[in-house]
Amino acid sequence: MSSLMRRTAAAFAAGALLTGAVLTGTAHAEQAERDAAPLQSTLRDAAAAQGRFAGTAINDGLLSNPTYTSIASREFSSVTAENVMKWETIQPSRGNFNFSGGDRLVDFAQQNNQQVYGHTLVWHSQLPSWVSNGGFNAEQLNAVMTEHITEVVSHYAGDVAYWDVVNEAFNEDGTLRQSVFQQTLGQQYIADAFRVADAADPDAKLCINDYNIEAINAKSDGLYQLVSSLLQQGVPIDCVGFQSHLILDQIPGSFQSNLQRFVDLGLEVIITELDIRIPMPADQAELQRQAEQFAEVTEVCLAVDGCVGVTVWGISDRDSWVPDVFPGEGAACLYDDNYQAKPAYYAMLEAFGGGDDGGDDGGDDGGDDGGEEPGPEPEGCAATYSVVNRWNQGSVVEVSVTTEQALSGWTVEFSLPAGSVTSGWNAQVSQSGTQVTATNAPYNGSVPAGGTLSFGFQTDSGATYDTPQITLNGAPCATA
Ligand code: 9MR
Repeated sequence: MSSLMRRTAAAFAAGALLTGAVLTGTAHAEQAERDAAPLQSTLRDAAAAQGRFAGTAINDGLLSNPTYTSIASREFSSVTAENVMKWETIQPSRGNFNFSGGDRLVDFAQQNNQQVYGHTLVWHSQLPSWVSNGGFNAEQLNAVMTEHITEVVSHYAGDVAYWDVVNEAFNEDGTLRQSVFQQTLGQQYIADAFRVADAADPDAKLCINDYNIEAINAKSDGLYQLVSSLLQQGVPIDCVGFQSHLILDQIPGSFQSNLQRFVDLGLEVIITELDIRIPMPADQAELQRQAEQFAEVTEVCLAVDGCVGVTVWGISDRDSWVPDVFPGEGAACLYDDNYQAKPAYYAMLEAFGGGDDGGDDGGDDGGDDGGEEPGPEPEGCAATYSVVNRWNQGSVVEVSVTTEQALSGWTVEFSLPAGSVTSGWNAQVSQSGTQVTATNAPYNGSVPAGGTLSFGFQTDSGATYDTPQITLNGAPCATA
């Protein structure tokens, strides 16, 4: 499919969701404007064209890695502190504040014209034991919480656009988690935390953030009741963060209507920590479904007017928290272990209405960060053609092609000297004379730069022959 067709399809999908399939006159005008605009080739530009931000969590330890920082700065317009603004880091002992990691993030964001998303002020986890086991009574703990929020939010006032003020306050059944704050202060701690944060920076947007609240379920119902009551009491809450640590093939059907009900209360909603984990090793079909699901979540956000941004939780699979916490699962991010863009990256870009401009491959270009010069754009392909089984009147062949350039749709051609194709898999395989043409299946058209496509077919001949020349999208490949 051409870039234009893909863009139009993606924009139409977003428009159809927004309007219930019938575009209004204004929507037609906006649609025409979008179609006339050049394709945006980065997540941040494509998201901005839709009035959204595209964010990522930043791992402080990787800010010295130029591959990491070049992707972080090019692709994302919002950066969340993955760990360095958490209580245990920022106030490890009472009154001893360590802003160094957070300040590095703010500097990085300012150099790259990015928004900073502050994470997180009041949370039961990554909480130093002087707080969790401090034996404070209600008055003391209230003072401790007030001091922490006031110091941190004032330090970053003007630099941090959004704060996760309260994180993961709920149990799965929709009741409030018995954290030290809840146990000592009761539910009031939540309203108080928001009021204190607002006093320290009236311009920052203040969110409550949680996981497993993407669907309409007991937990999101509990949250909905809480934020409704906070709003009724005039508590300064602006937004709800939906972490969205999702599992492949389990994107909730009620995601959009759930976001909408919070927006209908007058709040912004944000996808704050998106990743989609896969049982390892992840195969091509799973990566393709993951791509579709990253696009689906993006489209859900685009379909809800008050959904202001999507943040992914980390850049590459190698940096993700997932394998540490869920052994045997992983591959949850937009970039692979080598910082190459995965199908998920391209799908998310397209869902935001952007697309490949033929130049940038979405992966690291090895340059632009003060280090080496960018290398030449990679080109070419390498193919293997393996007859994996042969008998009197038949053979089974597997073909793999590794591409140096990212693909969004592929055609592989070669001549078959003996016999006819009787069936194919992982591609639509057709034959005319000796010429065989295989085009991608609906689920495996996107291949990242450096990625490999594979398909197979069966023939009605057991004859032996030399390996044929293979072409990818018309260009000959080195063939083994
Ligand atoms: O990604 C974070 C990881 O590096 C930390 O070890 C972990 C500690 O709890 O926190 C991870 O981030 C969490 C986030 O702060 C809150 N939502 C869940 C995230 C994944 O665990």
